Amino acid sequence: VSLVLYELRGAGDRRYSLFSWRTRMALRHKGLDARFEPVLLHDKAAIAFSGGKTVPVLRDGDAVVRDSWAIAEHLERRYPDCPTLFGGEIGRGVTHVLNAWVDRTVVPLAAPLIVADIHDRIDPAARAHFRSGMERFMGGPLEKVQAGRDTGVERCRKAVDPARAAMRTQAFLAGPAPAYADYALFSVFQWARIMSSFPLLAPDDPLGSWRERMLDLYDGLAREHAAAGEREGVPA
Ligand SMILES: N[C@@H](CCC(=O)N[C@@H](CS)C(=O)NCC(=O)O)C(=O)O
Repeated sequence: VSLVLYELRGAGDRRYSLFSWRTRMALRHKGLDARFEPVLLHDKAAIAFSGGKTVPVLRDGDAVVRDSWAIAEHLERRYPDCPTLFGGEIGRGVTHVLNAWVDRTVVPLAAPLIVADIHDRIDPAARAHFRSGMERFMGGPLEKVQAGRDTGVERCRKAVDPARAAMRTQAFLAGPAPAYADYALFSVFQWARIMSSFPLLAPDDPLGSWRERMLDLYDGLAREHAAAGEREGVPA
């Protein structure tokens, strides 16, 4: 395989990075095979060659691409004959906006709801690094930040209302079939699913059936990765 994706590995080999999930889904969408190389949050030696400190990093032959959005654009440009991620130039632009909406609005509302759960499910050796960085960023102890989640979750659920509204008339954010826009939002739910058993969506949320459809894609690619609560011997 000439494609290699470097992504985070948590405790019990959990592949939990939300940005990497966008790339994983995008690779399957394009029908491309890749090898997955685990990276630990506190030890970035494996990705030093990329010149950066964040995952995902994609190595594609001689090309090294860092940042999930740049990777999506790279895949679209490099493999124009494989199924399209964006549906053309207009779609690329609109998907870029949706990707930024997820990063700037949805992720900051979702992260405080599960941040202590994430801490408990990453590699034990990476926990101190995660805690110090995240506590600086969130402005307090992770457990305290997460303790406010019963009210915080309502704001998060409200923020995804644009996606919910679209579900009334279409099966996916990209329309009748899934594309990168769906992977961008789904990555947040997949991240939360792997690392926490806290329900981001209410049981009757119309987005729940979209999330199920996303879990079914590509022979259950995302579902194959166990949800936090499904695992044995770990706190759910
Ligand atoms: N904009 C970047 C964000 C990537 C990112 O923030 N990755 C996190 C993991 S989810 C990371 O590698 N953090 C390194 C660290 O915190 O030391 C992308 O889309 O790839």
